[in-house]
Amino acid sequence: QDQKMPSADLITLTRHVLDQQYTLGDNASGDLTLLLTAIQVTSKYIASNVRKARLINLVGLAGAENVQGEEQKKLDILSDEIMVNALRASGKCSVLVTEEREDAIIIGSNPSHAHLVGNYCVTFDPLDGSSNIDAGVNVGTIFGIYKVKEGSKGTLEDVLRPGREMVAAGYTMYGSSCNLVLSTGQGVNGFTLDESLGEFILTHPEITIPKRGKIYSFNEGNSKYFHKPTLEYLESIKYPKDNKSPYSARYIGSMVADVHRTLLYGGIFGYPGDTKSKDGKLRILYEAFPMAYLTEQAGGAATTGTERILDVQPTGIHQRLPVFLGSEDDIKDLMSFYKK
Ligand code: AHM
Ligand code: MG
Repeated sequence: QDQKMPSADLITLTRHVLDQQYTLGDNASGDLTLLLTAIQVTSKYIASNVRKARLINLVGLAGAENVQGEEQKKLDILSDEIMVNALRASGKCSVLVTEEREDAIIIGSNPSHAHLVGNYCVTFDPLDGSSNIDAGVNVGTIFGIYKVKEGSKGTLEDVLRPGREMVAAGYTMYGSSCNLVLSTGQGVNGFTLDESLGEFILTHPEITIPKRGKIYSFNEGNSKYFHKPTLEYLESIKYPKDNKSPYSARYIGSMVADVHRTLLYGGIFGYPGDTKSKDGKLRILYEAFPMAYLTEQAGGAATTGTERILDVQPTGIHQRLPVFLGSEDDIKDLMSFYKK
């Protein structure tokens, strides 16, 4: 085939998930496939709102604070409602955990929604990196999916589980293009929204993170509070021995964008615990776990410094955790400083 011809064989996200469902153990019901379809629709709608925000008065604060005591932006709230409504209506969920709400949503606890209870639990940050919204810098949606435990109709116990038990995780990045990156436990694939078709098209098949990178991504403005292992590690990549070149710094302050770059280019992303915030900033269920899941599925590693992130047992739905993730060799180097 002439390489200059447009593809005559588009792999849409839906086609990809349908292809995979037979190996997902989802073949009888197709429930996970339908759930992922619902999520991709929310991503398209959020993408469209993010893109138009300045034009349709969606910029700025909504005037409330979320559970973390942070001011909520209009787009945070809108994105949250878009996702809760769509996930509930999919009929495939039993528990929803969103950054924007203090309590988990147990679908079956509302009698008028009893017919909508399904077998999956979704943890999500509807619009992560919201400090970047008003400047038009990349933001994203992060999600993780658990299957309810055998016999459960959906309780907190179905989501307070180690990340290794997730059955799928992903994010959508709203940037110069809209990219959805997904793993259902069989590697990582990236899709780009073709706006003219309204479809996510497979553009990054089988994303594999380089074994070592040349970029580090930390908020070094917090150095004053960083613990010794973090500081010593950063020192080692900025002032390397043996005539090696130092690492480049890239930090957007949107986890989705910083992780996306790390998956594609390699290197290390870190949000450590420090003397000011013992467990750092990032939330376990809808930031650390999904991103650690994707990183491992892409052949990289994700650690708290001392422990594999996906092995952590969360005890609260909004709990935080120190996060370092990226290329296998870079994470090994980082961990060697924490072992000392
Ligand atoms: P948010 O959920 O309130 O948007 O906060 C999470 C974001 C992440 O996207 C990003 O990695 C981090 O906060 C950046 O924090 P900081 O501004 O402290 O560097
Ligand atoms: Mg957020």
